[in-house]
Amino acid sequence: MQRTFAIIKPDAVAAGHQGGILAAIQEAGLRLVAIKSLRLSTAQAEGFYAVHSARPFFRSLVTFMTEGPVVAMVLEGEDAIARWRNLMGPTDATKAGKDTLRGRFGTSIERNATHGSDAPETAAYEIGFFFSGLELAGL
Ligand code: FUP
Repeated sequence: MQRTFAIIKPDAVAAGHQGGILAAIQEAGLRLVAIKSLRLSTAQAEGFYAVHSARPFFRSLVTFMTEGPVVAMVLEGEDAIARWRNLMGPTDATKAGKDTLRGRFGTSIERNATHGSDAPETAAYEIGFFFSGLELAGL
């Protein structure tokens, strides 16, 4: 069993795609361990994407991620990290297939509807960034 961290980004929340994305998660057989809605502050978005702080798209990405509420989730299943990333599709939504979440709900490389951890270490860090031990205890 593996856990991964997922976000429904502000573009997809604003467009009301939470239901479609949650349905896809269920249909893929991933278990929803924890879920909450929140709006990131600038400092929180900067911290979450700190690895990209030197990249040219960083400021724009932080502005996008703080423009409205997001849905943060912990998903669990066998090989959950790779399965969720396959479900999301490639980073650039304009290159993502219509059978992927980014292809269905994203509109650009930045406004790409969903986030997913890329490795076990990042999953552990990102889950801890958004959820406390108490929120995950017993789940
Ligand atoms: P991914 O793992 O698919 O989310 O992609 P990355 O970790 O490479 O990038 C993180 C986020 O930065 C992407 F979801 C969107 C944003 N990004 C841009 O806005 N422009 C780029 O050229 C690359 C990434």
